Amino acid sequence: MAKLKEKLAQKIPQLRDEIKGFVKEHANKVISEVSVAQAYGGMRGVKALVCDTSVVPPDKGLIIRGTPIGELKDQLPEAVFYLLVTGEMPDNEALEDLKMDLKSRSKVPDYVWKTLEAMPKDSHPMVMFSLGILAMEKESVFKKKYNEGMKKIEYWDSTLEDCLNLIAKLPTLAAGIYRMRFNKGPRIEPDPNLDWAGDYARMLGLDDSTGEFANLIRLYMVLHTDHEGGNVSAHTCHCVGSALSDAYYAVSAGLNGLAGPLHGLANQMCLRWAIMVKDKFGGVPTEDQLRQFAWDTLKSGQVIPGYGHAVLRVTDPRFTAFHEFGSRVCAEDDLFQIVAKVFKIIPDVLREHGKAKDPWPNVDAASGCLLYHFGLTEFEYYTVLFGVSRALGMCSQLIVSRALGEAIERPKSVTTEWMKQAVAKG
Ligand code: HAX
Repeated sequence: MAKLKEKLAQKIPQLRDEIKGFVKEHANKVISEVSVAQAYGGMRGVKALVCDTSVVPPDKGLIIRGTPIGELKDQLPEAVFYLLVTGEMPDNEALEDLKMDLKSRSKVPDYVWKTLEAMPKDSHPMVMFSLGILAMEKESVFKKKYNEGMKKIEYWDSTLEDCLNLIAKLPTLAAGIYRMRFNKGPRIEPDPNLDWAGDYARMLGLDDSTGEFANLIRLYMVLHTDHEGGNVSAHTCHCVGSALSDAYYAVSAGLNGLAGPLHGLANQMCLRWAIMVKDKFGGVPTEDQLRQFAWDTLKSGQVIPGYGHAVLRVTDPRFTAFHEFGSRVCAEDDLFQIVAKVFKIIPDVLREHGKAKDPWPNVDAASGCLLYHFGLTEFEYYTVLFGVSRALGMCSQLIVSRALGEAIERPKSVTTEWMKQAVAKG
């Protein structure tokens, strides 16, 4: 048995008993209330979901299974995936085992390429990515076993199989989409000797004589994996998965949420905004010019992409990691300098504007200019990179949910009339 599966088989029964006992003992303890503003305001702050893979304290940012993301930035994404699912870092043997396991599953079926080739040439890469995943749903081991009458306590095993099959194929699929969609020439086949993210970088086919582009993709894949359970992509995946839809349905659904401009698409928007700045001022603007440009954006009713967050109230540590990478690798790059200057100016502008609760940069504020620096200039593609990484978190959450035998989601909705009556009653 593969090491990851072995570890889970050892941990899950105990975890299941622990949670079962905990819920039984404290079933009626109230942990959160819901105000009218929260019900109409995206349920912000309502504690009604459980997610053990990661937490995002507003004053600290992402912590994966107890470890701040800043301390994981030099790890491989495979190791972070193992940590997300099991709660422990893999030792060398378990990491090598997982890397080889993923390599052995990386071939994307031919019918997926045929499906994608039949799509309109101007389809958004996120549509192609989500559809490519959905097209593979027929491969689901969970669905097959479910139809054969599998027991509930076995759900996690075949979900793990689906997730490993899916994760292994994502770099091949996503790189193939890049080359197809942006006319980059034939697809590049996976290399069995490379790590998951390093191979993804190679299959994109960009020049990488220094190896720093591969390092950037490894970092990118680590930083975007997970962001607790309530964000749109994670929550959508969880919700769809709670109906026992398999990982292909659930991850594809989560990615459709990631494709929104207020979520993962913000990285594409961010770079577009930085390029607009560069074009308007013919290079790096002065601080005054940048401040004015930001105000013009706000006055035209648009948001400053890459700034603000639903939960965070500090500079996103994932932004800091990208900023450090850029300072080391491409400090002289115009777009990086604009992004660095934006970081100096925008928090004050947003504070003065007075609307955003969080005036600080989020993960999307710096990643685009780094990709651009290495020649990945097609920013419509950036959310796909985010999606490849976020699939690690979505899959981890799905495996844990199945392990715990979580219930189908079905919160109660009420009408505005009901709200009015409830408020009138006091
Ligand atoms: N620029 C201008 N106005 C902003 C703003 C920004 N960067 N961030 C928030 N605001 C505004 C909101 O639009 C809202 O205005 P209204 O009252 O007129 O609706 C007000 O400030 C209060 O919003 P908030 O409570 O601070 O923020 P929300 O929790 O509602 O939304 C968002 C969080 C991330 C969606 C928001 O900050 C935003 O739109 N940011 C820009 C887009 C962005 O960077 N998104 C990526 C977020 C990270 C992520 O999920 N990546 O995938």
